Amino acid sequence: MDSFAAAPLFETKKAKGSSIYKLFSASLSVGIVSILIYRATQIPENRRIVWIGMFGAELWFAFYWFLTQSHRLNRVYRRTFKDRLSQRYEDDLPGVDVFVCTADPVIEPPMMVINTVLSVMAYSYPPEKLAVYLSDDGGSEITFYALLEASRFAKHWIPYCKKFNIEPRSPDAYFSSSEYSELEASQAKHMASIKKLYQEMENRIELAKKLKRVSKDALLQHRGFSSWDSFVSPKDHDTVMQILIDGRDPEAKDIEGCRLPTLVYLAREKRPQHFHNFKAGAMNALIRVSSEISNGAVILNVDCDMYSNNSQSIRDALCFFLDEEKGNEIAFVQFPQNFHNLTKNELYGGSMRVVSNVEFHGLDGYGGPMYIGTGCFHRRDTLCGRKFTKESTFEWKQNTISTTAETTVELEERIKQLASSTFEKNTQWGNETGLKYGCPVEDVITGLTIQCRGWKSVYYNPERKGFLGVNGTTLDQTLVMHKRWSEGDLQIFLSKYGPFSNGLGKINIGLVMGYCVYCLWSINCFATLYYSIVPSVYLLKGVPLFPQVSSMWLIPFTYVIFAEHAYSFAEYLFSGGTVLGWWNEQRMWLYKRTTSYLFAFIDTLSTYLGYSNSGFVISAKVSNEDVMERYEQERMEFGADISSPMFAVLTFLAMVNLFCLIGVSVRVIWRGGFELVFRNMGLQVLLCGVLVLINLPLYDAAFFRRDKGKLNGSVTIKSVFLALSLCTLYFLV
Ligand SMILES: *[C@@H]1O[C@H](CO)[C@@H](O)[C@H](O)[C@H]1NC(C)=O
Ligand SMILES: CC(=O)N[C@H]1CO[C@H](CO)[C@@H](O)[C@@H]1O
Repeated sequence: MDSFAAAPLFETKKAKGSSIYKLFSASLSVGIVSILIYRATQIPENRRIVWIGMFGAELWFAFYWFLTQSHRLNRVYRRTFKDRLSQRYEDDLPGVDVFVCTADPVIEPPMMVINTVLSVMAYSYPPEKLAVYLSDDGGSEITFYALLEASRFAKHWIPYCKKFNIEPRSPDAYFSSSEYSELEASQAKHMASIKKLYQEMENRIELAKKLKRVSKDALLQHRGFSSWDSFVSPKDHDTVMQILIDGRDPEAKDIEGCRLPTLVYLAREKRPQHFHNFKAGAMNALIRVSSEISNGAVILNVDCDMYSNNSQSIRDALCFFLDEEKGNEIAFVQFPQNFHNLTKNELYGGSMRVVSNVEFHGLDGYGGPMYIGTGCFHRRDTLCGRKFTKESTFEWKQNTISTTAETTVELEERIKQLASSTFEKNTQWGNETGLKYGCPVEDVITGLTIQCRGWKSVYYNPERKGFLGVNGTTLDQTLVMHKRWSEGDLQIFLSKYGPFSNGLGKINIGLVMGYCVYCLWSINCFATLYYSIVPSVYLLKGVPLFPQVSSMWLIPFTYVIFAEHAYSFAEYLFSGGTVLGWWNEQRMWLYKRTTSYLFAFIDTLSTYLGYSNSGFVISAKVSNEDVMERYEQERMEFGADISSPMFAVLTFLAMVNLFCLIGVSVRVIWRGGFELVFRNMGLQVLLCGVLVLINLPLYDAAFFRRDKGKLNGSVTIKSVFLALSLCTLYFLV
């Protein structure tokens, strides 16, 4: 091999300063162990149970903190060399199939979906090697119509993107970010005409959406619409499969005469009597259908709200798969989930900055990140169940499609049955093949299973983000989403495919721990609830639960509390966040733990005991203007008419702490003894005070705000009443 061929296509670097972090982590461990020793040796005569509860909570926090070290001790960062890739493989690139999944035309508007589709069709990649598949589990005629419109618009859009090398290639994002004035005259003129085409298309689609039907004219334009003749409902219909652009067809060209990528619409068959397995089912149908059309060796999967922000991302991913030395062991390349709809201080912690910029790099150091269901490139063979051996190589050249004389319609008819609702009966689909079924976070368990078969994965987090999506814009959406995640993750932990039950011995122990951090999310609710109620109530009662201010035992407590928060603050800022953003993140930390995780635990438990299964909730991606305005002003959204049990818990906790703090203050002012309270219960005052401070937006929403985003009145009254009763009860007995 000559030296040129030996130059790797990617490089991996360890994070700087990891020995400093190790020192810090060791010192914190000493502090934590001292706290536990204190709890174990200083048990008071009375109120043992309360004390043991504190001990239990701290034991849990200590254990969980220990798990999180797996995210920080061994972080790695990746870089790709796309020029080397082009030099060596430009004429020999693998086929890439892009899967876009949508499930509901109302929550996920067709315009958003086709913007995502257009952004991936416009990748800087040979069009004859690119195929885009839209899975529409909503089976919506309007979405199909929108895709048909997009297939026509693409003939203008793709050549424009390539000619002027524009970014980003989602038309909506592009038009809203660029101005004519910045462009050269010839491009400005070109852009104006493209923008006009886009807006006309948008008007037609919006009109169809408003009328809830496609115009008669449009219906005549494509045979595909006849598929809806036998359509009963989104849950009961035949397979609709239409190849809108057939890449094999030499006539499929854009206005400049260049080839176009294949574009396919699929609404798999649905029947009420056959369970459809949500997104995992849709993905598996796409895997089968695409294997007969383009059979790309690499599969990219994105959610329909997540457009490509970088036309080079496919090439980035291929640098990992095609690397001569290490590429053969890599099964998937995960990009971070980034968002374009965030406000500056991220009221709901939406960016998950620390997860993307720290934690996943840590997982990568131990064998690779998990698969998070979007922005991920898979090898087709590993996704379909292939096991790793030392001799495994990545064979992409054989994956070519047979170019028989079959017409598009014949091809459609032949492979329709691959998407039928009974196809998977008595097969390994959903088990050993494709995405795994039976879990609300099918992606994570699928990724873990692939890693357990011996494969590695790679986390690629470039400066300029590869994919941008939208995030929840209300508190309710955020909490519900985290409930679903933490519930699914807990189910993974308990299942026989969990990181502990299945991963141990097959993947690195650091990775097992890394998975457990997420899989045990929901268990955090107990310790957090205990810590945010009991010390405050006992403060009101005048019972100390922490060392006195003069005691030596105070040192480990103060060290652990301040050092850990200072560290998390620094980590957040270094990940690109703001000061207020960190504070908001702390609030969301508390809110998620005391509601999402609690309800996730309860639901998991009741499922196990054979009670109801709450099923899959799609988080809404669009909100009305009123809500959007408050979101942009960063005012917390409680939605005055939502009386969610989650809000009831939050309000109750906030009120308990408020009353305890008021109670103590009143007593001190009335009867004096400030010094005594401070000396005996300094940390309790601090804890209660911080809990009140962090809840300020909630008090505002409960008592002062008048807009539609305030807290529901009856939730407020009930919570105040309950909190008052609890405080009085404890104060009296
Ligand atoms: C998205 O891409 C544009 C260039 O087209 C870039 O300026 C921007 O920073 C990217 N966004 C993110 C979040 O990286
Ligand atoms: C889907 C969605 O919520 N889009 C919003 C993203 O943010 C911009 C500006 O902040 C809004 O105009 C969009 O409506």
